[in-house]
Amino acid sequence: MKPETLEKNRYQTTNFPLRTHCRVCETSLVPFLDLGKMPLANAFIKPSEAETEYFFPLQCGVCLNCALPQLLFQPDPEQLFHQEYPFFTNSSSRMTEHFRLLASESSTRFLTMKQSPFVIEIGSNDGTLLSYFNGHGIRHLGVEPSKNLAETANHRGICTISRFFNSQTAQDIQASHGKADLILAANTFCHIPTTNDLFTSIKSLLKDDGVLIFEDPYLGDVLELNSYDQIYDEHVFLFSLYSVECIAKRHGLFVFDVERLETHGGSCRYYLSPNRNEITSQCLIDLRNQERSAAMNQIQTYRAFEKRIQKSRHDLCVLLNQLKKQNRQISGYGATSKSTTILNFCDIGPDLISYISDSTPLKQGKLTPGTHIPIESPEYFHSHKPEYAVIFAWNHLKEIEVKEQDFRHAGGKWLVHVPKVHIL
Ligand code: DWN
Ligand code: SAH
Ligand code: ZN
Repeated sequence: MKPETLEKNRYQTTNFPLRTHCRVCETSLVPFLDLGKMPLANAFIKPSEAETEYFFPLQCGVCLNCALPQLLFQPDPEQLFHQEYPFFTNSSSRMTEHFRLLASESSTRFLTMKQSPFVIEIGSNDGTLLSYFNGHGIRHLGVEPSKNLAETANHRGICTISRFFNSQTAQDIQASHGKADLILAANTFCHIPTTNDLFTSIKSLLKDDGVLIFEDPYLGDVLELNSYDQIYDEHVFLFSLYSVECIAKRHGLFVFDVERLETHGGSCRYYLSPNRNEITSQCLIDLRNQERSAAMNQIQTYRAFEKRIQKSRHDLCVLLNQLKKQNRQISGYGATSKSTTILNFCDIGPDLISYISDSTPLKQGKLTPGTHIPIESPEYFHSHKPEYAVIFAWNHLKEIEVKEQDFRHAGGKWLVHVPKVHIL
């Protein structure tokens, strides 16, 4: 089913040094999941590049000490985040609204008493979140290694440096701007493999009464929804409150509040500070208790997850092949990073899904990594309505269902793989 070109690639598992120990605490990792040979999730290619794609082994292990699943190999971050990184936060209007609210709530809660507060965002992407601080004249700085995004943000008037956040960047920021009152990061810390360097740097860059707020996809939701597509090259960790508290403790920080979020299929927002060590948040206490019964530090939990993933692959392949036999038109919706994991793991190519609709101009006209399904615009989707559309941007379902009511009215059906493979 996969295009022949894949077989020509000189991929050998032995070429990749797999991690044996936890990136945070150095405890031995217990391997539990092998999703096979995988291309970079966001390396959408031109047809002429099909012969030279890069593949790596997408495998996971878990540190049972920190209850922290992590990749056994992550490609060099410079290969992932560059001058043509194709994900833009503002591709979702609901995410844009989510970040407007985060800016407004965090300013009210933590900045109102401050004189000329300074806010830093790590992984600021196209500047969406910082634009709401900028709009209120708040001093801010975005740190964004993907050059095209940093440029986009600067053009919007959002002060952004194009660098990876690390101890050197933190020192330079402190020297030029001083320490921060608020450090924010959304869907970024799970991308950074050097967790201890990250937290040491934050601790040194944050004022003593400053606050760090970050949010990432939540391990509990990934396990519950079987959303194994959250596992790809960029997502080196799947965090939980337990693992974040382990990390915080090592770095002299306290998690003083948490919030569960619906974004990206279920996320958790963590509030940390160097000195707020009194826990008054009921949500935090409840989540700690909930996690105790979720056995996130037991290998059986991950073995069971692995079995559910195998079943999900089987069910998706059976369903798509059945529809294909009936000559149904099937497309995809949302050329997400997550779809790279599903398509490659399930071996789904253009013979099953004729194209994927995506609103990002940088992705249109290209092919999906590894499986070479053409990516088309939403306009193309509207004029070539399929009978079925696999929704790979399932985390944006509410937004997309409203936008694509005509698809439904014309008899189109959405197909989704979470929490199990089904037709909506
Ligand atoms: O963690 C990450 C998150 C924040 O964003 C990054 N590693 C990369 C990226 O992950 P993703 O690609 O899985 O994100 P999304 O937000 O699920 O991607 C949605 C895709 O769907 C985008 O390419 C835009 C597209 N889209 C669309 O075509 N029509 C999105 C919406 C909302 C739409 O209506
Ligand atoms: N915060 C945005 C973007 C998330 S995508 C949102 O939630 O929509 C992850 C972002 O992290 C990308 O823009 C990527 O370029 C950036 N990133 C990756 N490694 C980083 C690092 N070491 N320091 C700062 N940003 C990083
Ligand atoms: Zn560990």
